[in-house]
Parts: sequence; structure tokens; C-alpha cells
Amino acid sequence: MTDAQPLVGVVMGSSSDWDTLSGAAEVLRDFEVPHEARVVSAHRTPQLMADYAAEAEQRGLRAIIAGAGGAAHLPGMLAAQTIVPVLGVPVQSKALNGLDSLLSIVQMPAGVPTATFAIGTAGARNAALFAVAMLAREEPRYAEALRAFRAQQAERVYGEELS
Ligand code: RP5
Repeated sequence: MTDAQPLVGVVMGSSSDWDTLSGAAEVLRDFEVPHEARVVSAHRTPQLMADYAAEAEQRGLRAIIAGAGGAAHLPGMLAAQTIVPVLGVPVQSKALNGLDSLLSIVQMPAGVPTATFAIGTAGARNAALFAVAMLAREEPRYAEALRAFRAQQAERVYGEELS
């Protein structure tokens, strides 16, 4: 979290999702992207969700990363109420390992899109990297940081030695 006006919102259906969504917040912090993290439940706090979506554009959010598990309606219901791009992260549920979350998020009817990422932490981190890529179209410093990140990642692979 930062004091600056947030550019990316990280929201989740329950505080139990934070183990997963903290991966997104960590990436945003590393890239120095002003962001916020909040619990906004589609089922338990539907009015809060509606208010968050209604205010997102005017508050200057460029993307909303929304994670939820099980009957994961949060990304779709946010997307239904804002034109700010919603990046959905399926949280790995206990009962069905996140397949339920994935299908709940990915199968949006035509007309109201949500991007959908991998189940779990990989998805959370990639959603944040995707948000940085979106911001990189507006601000060159994010493009530079993203190129440096990719180069470092490649460097690690080149440097790997298997014994
Ligand atoms: C969903 O229900 C949340 O996104 C969470 O993944 C799941 C379980 O929530 P808790 O019972 O742990 O609060 O709404």
C-alpha cells in the first residue's frame, strides 16, 4: 500500500484470500505502483462491491485485480458495474482446488469481459504484472521497469546450473 492516489485496486472476497492476493500486492509494491488492497465481498457486502465499482473510474483506478474463490462472482460483478478493466484471479478453493473459481470467473457472457488469470499465486502475480504492462502504455518508467524485470528473469535462467 502507498500514500499516493492508487492506480490499481486489489480486492478479494475474503481475508482468507489474502495469502493468494498478497502476491499481487507484492509485485505492485516492487514496481512502485500506487495501489490499495481491500476485502470486498460479492456475497457478504454486495453494496460495498457496488460502491467500489461505481467509484473506481472517478477515483483514478486504471485496473482492478479481483480475487475470489468458490462461487467467485466478485470479478464479474465488478466488471458489470464499471468500465475499469477487471483482472480476475481464481483463488484455490479447498473443495475443488480452484476449478470452481476459475470457471466462475472465466465464463463471462459476451458483453461484460473480465481477464482471467491462473489459479492461485501465479495468477495473482501475473495479474499484477499485466496491470504494470497496462500502465507501461501511459508511463515510460513502468515500461523500463518491466523490461528490466524480464531481463533479470532471463538472466536467472541462463545462470542456472543443474548438477
Ligand atoms: C469467497 O469465498 C472468497 O473469495 C473466499 O475465497 C471463499 C471462502 O471465504 P471464507 O469463508 O474463507 O471467508 O467469497
